[in-house]
Amino acid sequence: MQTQSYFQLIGPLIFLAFSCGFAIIWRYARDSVPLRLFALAFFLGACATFADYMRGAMPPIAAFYATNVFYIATALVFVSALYHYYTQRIPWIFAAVMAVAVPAVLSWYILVDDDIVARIIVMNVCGAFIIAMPAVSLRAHMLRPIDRILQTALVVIGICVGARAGFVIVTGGSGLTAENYAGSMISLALHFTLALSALAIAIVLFIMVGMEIVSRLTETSETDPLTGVLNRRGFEARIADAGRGASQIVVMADIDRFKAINDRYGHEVGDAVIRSFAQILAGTARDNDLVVRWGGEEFLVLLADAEIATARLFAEAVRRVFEEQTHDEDLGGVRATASFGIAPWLDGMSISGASHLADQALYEAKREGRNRVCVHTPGSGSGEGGIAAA
Ligand code: GH3
Ligand code: MG
Ligand code: MG
Repeated sequence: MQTQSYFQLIGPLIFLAFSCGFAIIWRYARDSVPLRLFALAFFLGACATFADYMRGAMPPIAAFYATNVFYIATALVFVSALYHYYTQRIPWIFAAVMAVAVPAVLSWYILVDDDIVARIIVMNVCGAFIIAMPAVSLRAHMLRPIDRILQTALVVIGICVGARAGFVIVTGGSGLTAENYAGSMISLALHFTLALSALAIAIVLFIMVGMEIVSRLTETSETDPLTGVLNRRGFEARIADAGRGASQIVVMADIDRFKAINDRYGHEVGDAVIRSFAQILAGTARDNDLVVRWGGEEFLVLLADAEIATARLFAEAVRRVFEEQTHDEDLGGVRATASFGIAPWLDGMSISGASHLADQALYEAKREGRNRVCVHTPGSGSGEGGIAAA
C-alpha cells in the first residue's frame, strides 16, 4: 500500500518537471504560444495526478471533481497546444462540447447514479478520443520523422487510455468502489500508463520544440536584422553546405555616395535606403540565388546557373528600379543610385577570389562615374567597362 502510494507520486512529479521545462524554454522564446500552452497542460496534468494521489484524503465528491476537471482541462489544453504548434485552427466547438458534456455525464454518474465503473469508462473513452484526435486530424501536417513519432505516441496513448475502459468493462468492475479504487490494481495500472505516456509525449515534444528553437536561432544568427537578407555568416554556411555549383556569377552591388545620404538626411533615412535596396535585390533574384549584406551598404549576390549576360541583365534591372525609386517623401524625396561589379566564380577559384574580382569590377564602375554595371572579363586583369544604358 505504502509503496503504491509513493509510486503514484511519479505521475505528478513527471508532469511538474516537464511543465517547468517548457516554462523555462518559453523564457527564451516568449512569442511561442504552444510552449506556454504545453507548460500549462503539463502543470494541469500535475494537478490532476496529484489530486488523484490525494483522493483518499478528500471528501469523495470533492476528490471526484478535482481530479476529473483537471484531467479534462489537461487534455483540452494539450490538444489546443498541438493545434497551435502545427498552426492549425483549434476545433473550439469540439473542445467546448467536451468541456461541458464530459463533466455533465460524469456528474450524473456520481450525483444521480453513483457508478464508479461508468465513470471510469466515460472518462477514459472521452480521454482517449480527445488525445488521439489530433493524431488523425493533423496527419496532413505531421510529415517529418519526429512528427510521426509524436503521432504514434498519441495513438498509443489513445489506445492505452481506451484500453483502461476496456479493462474495466471486461472485469465488470466487480467490487470496485470509490474507497478501494485508490489502492486497486486498476488504479495503479492507470497511473503507470499515464506516467509512461506523459513521459514519452513530453520527451518527443521537448525534442521538437528544441529543434525549432535551434533552427530559429540559427536563422536569426545567419540573417541581417536590418534587411532580412543573409549576413556573411549565413552566406558562408550556405557555401560550405552546397560548395561551388556550375556556372555561378558573383555580383557586388554598392550604393553610390551613401555617406552623403547619411550626412544629409540622417542615419534612419540611410537605413531605409539600405532596406529598400536589399528588397529590390531580393525581389529580383531567383529562389536559388543568394543575396548577402556584405558590409554597410554593400551587397553580394551569387547567381546560380547563370551566364555573364544574365548577371548583367539582373544588375541592370536592379540598377534601373533603384535609380527610379524615391525614398523619403517627408524629406522631399530622397534619390539614390548604385554601382555593380560582376565576375564569374570559375573552377578552382575560392569564393573570396571571385568576390575580389567582382569588387574590382565594382571599383571600375565607381571610377567610371557610378550608377553603372561593370563586368570583369577573365584574363583582362581589371574590370572591363560594361556601361549600361540608363
Ligand atoms: P561610394 O559611392 O564610393 O560607395 O561612396 P559611399 O559614400 O557610399 O561609400 P563609403 O564606404 O565611404 O560610405 C559608406 C557609409 O555607409 C559609411 C557608413 O557610415 C555608412 N553605413 C554603414 N553601415 C550603415 C548602416 O547600417 N546604416 C546606415 N544608415 N549607414 C551605414
Ligand atoms: Mg557606397
Ligand atoms: Mg561601400
